[in-house]
Amino acid sequence: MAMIEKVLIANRGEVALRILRACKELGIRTVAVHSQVDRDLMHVRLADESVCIGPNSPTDSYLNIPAIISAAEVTDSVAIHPGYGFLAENADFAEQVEKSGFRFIGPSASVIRLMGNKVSAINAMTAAGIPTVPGSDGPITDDDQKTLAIAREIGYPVIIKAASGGGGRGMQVVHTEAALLKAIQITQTEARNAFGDPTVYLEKYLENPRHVEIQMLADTHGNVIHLGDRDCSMQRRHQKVLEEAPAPDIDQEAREKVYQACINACKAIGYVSSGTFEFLYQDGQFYFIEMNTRVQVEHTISEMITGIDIVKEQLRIVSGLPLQYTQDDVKFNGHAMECRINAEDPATFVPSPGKVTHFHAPGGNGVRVDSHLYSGYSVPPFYDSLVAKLISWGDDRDIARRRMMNALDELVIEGIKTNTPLHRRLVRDAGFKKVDFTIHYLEKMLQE
Ligand code: MV4
Repeated sequence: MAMIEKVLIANRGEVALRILRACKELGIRTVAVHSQVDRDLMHVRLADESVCIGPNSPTDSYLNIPAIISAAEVTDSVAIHPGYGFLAENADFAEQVEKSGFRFIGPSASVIRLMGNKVSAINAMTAAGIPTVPGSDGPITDDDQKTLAIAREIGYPVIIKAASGGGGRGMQVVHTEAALLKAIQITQTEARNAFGDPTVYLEKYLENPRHVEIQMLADTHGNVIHLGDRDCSMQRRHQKVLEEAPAPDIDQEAREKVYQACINACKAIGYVSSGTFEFLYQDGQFYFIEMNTRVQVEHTISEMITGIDIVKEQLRIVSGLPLQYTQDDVKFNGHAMECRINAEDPATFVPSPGKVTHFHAPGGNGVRVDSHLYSGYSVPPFYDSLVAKLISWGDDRDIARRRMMNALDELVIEGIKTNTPLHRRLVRDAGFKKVDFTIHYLEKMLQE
């Protein structure tokens, strides 16, 4: 079996460049697709070929399935890498890619669909032995007495979630029985409007959890490994701001049990490629909430503590090659952090597109910068505001944190506003230093 010859990168910005670099290392030819405004992107310049797939609106370009598949046809591409965001978790896209004779770099369309519906995802995970949050174990029905009985059994507060939601969309917390039925009705209506699916389910609402997720890799030969965990609790409005690996202060016994459960679950559902199990972690226990079927923004910190290039493994996997590592080969080394640098006002979080008049990347031992920025590049207003990922590594958490402080102080991005001042504050914050935080920490800190 041989490595595939040509990959079309169906994304833009930082992740497109990340994928391009992995392809070039492996001698794979690259096709960049881009919107009109994106012709000056770094990865478009570096790709072997490029195709303009449409106007600037994401709907007309990076979400335009026929245009992307046509670009794969005219360039004789073998596989399509969706990156993250855009079409990465769109099962219909994965299906159309395969039906058009190309390989989708990710799991099968049916697995994406299984995990896209949160009720079927939870059912599959429970069956595979993954710990989940106590809940309705299925959709809420129109039998109100039964619904009230389920909630009473779970105990208040409960959270109502849309089956087709995820990532924080379509949720509501309910504190009393008196408010439950009305809240369910509202969430169902919102879910129908937002996702075309009114299905909702119930879970016990965990009030002070951390967000801990587990990085998986699986090949087409049935080999599955985990690359450890990450803490992604530092978030604002469901947008992660700073992540670290490994998740600090985790009960080692619970951790090893959940790793094995994740491996079993991947085997049970026939998972292939890179994937992440998302858990809430509270009082020493893991509770599954969702699975992400893509490579994530924060995959880099797992790379830093394992030395494994996750995107390169994805490219090997889609070529039909086996994983280069068994679980015993995976050695965890040190600690890594990632700061997401966004083009936004640090006080108001309003996007701040425009021309980067001057860019200087930090460096030094244990510092990695993944960014498509260069001096003179204009950040367009049409897309996600992520412009750079600052990644630090050290023998332990405090060295990684100090290296991040230095990197943030060295970073220069002029011409646009960025959230760098927020990061400079966060890495010096006493609660962050002590690992005394939950998913609500950053929002509370910003309120003060
Ligand atoms: C929860 C929860 C508490 N209890 N489920 C938000 C995003 C989606 N992935 C699930 N989310 C939550 N589900 C139960 N049973 C709290 C959240 C939550 C959250 C989770 C992870 C990271 C940030 C969060 C911010 C607010 C709420």
